[in-house]
Amino acid sequence: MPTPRTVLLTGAAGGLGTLMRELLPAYGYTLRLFDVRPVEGAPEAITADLNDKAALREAVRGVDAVLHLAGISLEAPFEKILRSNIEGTYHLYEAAHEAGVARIVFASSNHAVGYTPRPLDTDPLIPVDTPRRPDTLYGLSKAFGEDLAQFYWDKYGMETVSVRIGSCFAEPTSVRMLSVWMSPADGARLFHAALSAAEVGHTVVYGSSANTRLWWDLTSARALGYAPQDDSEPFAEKLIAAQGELDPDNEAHAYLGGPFVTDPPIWPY
Ligand code: NAI
Ligand code: 15L
Repeated sequence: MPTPRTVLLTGAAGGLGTLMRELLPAYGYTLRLFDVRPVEGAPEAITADLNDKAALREAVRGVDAVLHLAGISLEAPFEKILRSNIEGTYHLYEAAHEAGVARIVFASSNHAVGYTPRPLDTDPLIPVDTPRRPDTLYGLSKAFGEDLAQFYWDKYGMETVSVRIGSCFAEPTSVRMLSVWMSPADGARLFHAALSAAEVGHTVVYGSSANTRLWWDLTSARALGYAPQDDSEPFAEKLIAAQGELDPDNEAHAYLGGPFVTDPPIWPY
């Protein structure tokens, strides 16, 4: 697919949306911003809910692709997850399909497979086709999003790259994040690859940097042209000194999803 020029960025007021607003224009994208909250410093942004079908129809008109980040990003009551992540994502796909948008890049999450035991020492990396094992209602909604993406590809030929993001923040803040961290710069590299690679159908990738302590396999992401440049290792000594090594006998340390597997999830993670 030719590199898309105009991309609808949903969730533009959020943490990741703010980072991508700063980083993606350098790749040549013009971003159209969408969020239920006003986007600071961007009065032109569309302020609307994903369940506002008329606003969505307007938002997708003429865009080459969508980077879909909007949604509830942590565990929450089912009604909230249902409205934003399940119904909202469905309405976005419907609007994009009706408008003939070629591709969506969907912010899935490691929590779609969060109950997968994390690899220990010499275990192989977790493949992208590992069975889905959501660790929260939130993770379950991301599994729904991946299935929705597959359905729109099979039925209508609309493409998606589902990115199972690890933890995309300026710096890793926990020992678990040493394994799952994606630097913002690598996030932009991966989203750019997902937006511009040829013929992706529905591709699922993990989203993280080239971490020394990586838990999952980045092969499908690299196949899109993603070449991560960062590694969390420089943060390791300080984080391990403060928090200790992960303990395989501790439930909150034993799975990919970390403390999301506990009931209720333990914050911070
Ligand atoms: P965030 O919570 O900071 O931002 C989400 C944005 O979506 C917010 O600005 C919110 O107002 C908007 N939103 C929520 N419901 C909406 C609705 N119904 N209609 C319109 N806008 C709505 O989350 P963050 O960290 O920026 O994450 C962005 C996306 O990436 C989320 O979908 C999250 O699940 C996913 N993700 C993020 C990770 C990370 O490390 N930041 C890790 C894995 C997945
Ligand atoms: C996610 O899916 C969340 O949206 C993000 O806030 C982090 O908690 C991340 O996963 C994580 O696993 O650290």
